Amino acid sequence: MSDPSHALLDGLRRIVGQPHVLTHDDPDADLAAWEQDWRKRSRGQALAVVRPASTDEVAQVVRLCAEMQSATGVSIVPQGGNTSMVVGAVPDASGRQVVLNLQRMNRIESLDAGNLTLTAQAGCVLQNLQEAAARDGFLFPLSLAAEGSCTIGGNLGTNAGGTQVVRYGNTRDLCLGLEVVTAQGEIWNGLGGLRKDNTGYDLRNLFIGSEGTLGIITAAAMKLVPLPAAQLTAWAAVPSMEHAVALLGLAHKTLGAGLTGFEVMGQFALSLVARHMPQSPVPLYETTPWCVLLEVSDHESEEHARSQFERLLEAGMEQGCITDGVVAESIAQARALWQIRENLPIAQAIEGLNIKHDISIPISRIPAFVAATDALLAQALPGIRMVDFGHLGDGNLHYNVQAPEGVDAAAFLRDNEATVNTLVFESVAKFGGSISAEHGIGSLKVDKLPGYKPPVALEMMRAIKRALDPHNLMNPGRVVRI
Ligand code: FAD
Ligand code: 2HG
Ligand code: ZN
Repeated sequence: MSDPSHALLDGLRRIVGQPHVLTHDDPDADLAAWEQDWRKRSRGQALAVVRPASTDEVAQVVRLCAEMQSATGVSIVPQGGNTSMVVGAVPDASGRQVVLNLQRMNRIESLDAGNLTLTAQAGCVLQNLQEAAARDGFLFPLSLAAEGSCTIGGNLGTNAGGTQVVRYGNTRDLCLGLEVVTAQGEIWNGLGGLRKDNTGYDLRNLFIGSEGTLGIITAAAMKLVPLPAAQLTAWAAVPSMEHAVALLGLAHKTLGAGLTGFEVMGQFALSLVARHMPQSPVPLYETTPWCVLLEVSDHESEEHARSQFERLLEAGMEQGCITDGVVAESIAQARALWQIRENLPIAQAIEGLNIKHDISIPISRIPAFVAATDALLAQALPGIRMVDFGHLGDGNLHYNVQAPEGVDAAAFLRDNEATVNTLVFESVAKFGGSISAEHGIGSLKVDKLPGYKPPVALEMMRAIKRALDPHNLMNPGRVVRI
């Protein structure tokens, strides 16, 4: 008797080579790195983890899976660095999904200094793109704490945000071209690197943020900017969220386009870094409800940047927005301040399983949102601990919830996650916000989305999915169900 899944696996081995198809049949294989998500919210079981080395191999893999889909029930989960926050890149428990991991496709293809673009394969780690750009005197301005392991394909798949969006935009804003393998296994080369191209529907932007549900991004042309002459970082204690928003307004006014980072961090969130990462001392947090991390980038000189920053901090103090502050005196000090911010998700993970809300609200309404929603949660679940931080410059809060001290986190999530999500999402809707600012929908929010997206918009999304992937081969059950 011939099992069609075995024939599929044999075919996959012929395409990418035996060592690059990992299965549970090999008793020594540990597939946890590909099957378990970063947050430890889900552990699935893959039919195989397939690691192609070229676009052509990706196309052949997709074609074979498409051909054998009806016989085997196979579907494909595109995966980059597997740092998804929403369970978007790991297989389900069916044992029928192929994880198509792009990490072997990690070549920087070219850097066009005249066109200010860098072209790379999708499996390139973000930090490698940043470093390749810097070697030639450019900045690739996408920056997030997972940059040492997330890939540019995953960044595009999720339209990742990060800490420089206030100046440079999301990944979408940094992309000038894509190469994509469609759900039928065809290759679309749209890597032109053009800044203007109005020849019909914007296919590039359809794939960006589609979380692997429409096709597989295999390469991308990304925008570069000249490296600034100087970057300075400051850390400020602020007495309330209202003051943090007022300080942001002052920063825009004083620094103009020089403002490249504006992050807010709550006291409890910072206390987790202090508790779990004592090697990373946290300034000023003990006596203030919020701290703000600001960055200015300057194309003139460090002196110019410093004088602008000093003007801002003085005005902030005068207006009561800042009660205390420090400006980093060296690159090492600036790195240490950013490290604290970047350690927040890791410190929260060490504290235990948690409920994350990656939300955006019009910036002016954030103080009222936080006050109202904190009160609702405290009333519904006394003792709940709020791990709040985020990209205030973009109106994006990570409005995260930790179980009360001493309470079993898994049990707390099992009993209360639905209540917490409903309370928060209803409040987000009331304040005119979005339930996903940058992490995407993945599996964790797929059943929530219909409650918060206009039906007409959802139906257009389903129509696009049906048109591009009619057999639901690509990452089924994520973003929209069809
Ligand atoms: P994966 O996790 O592997 O995949 C993410 C999604 O993209 C999945 O749906 C997957 O199917 C799809 N995908 C992956 N590769 C491709 C491809 N080549 N073609 C098509 N679809 C693909 N996110 C932010 O936006 N801002 C942050 O500041 C931020 N900080 C983070 C900090 C930490 C510590 C961690 C762990 C995560 C953070 N994230 C952040 C979330 C995550 O890192 C980003 O979403 C990142 O862009 C995912 O990249 P990845 O390569 O790990 O993708
Ligand atoms: C960040 O901004 C990431 O650090 C992760 O988007 C957010 O852990 C989180 O909730
Ligand atoms: Zn974030």
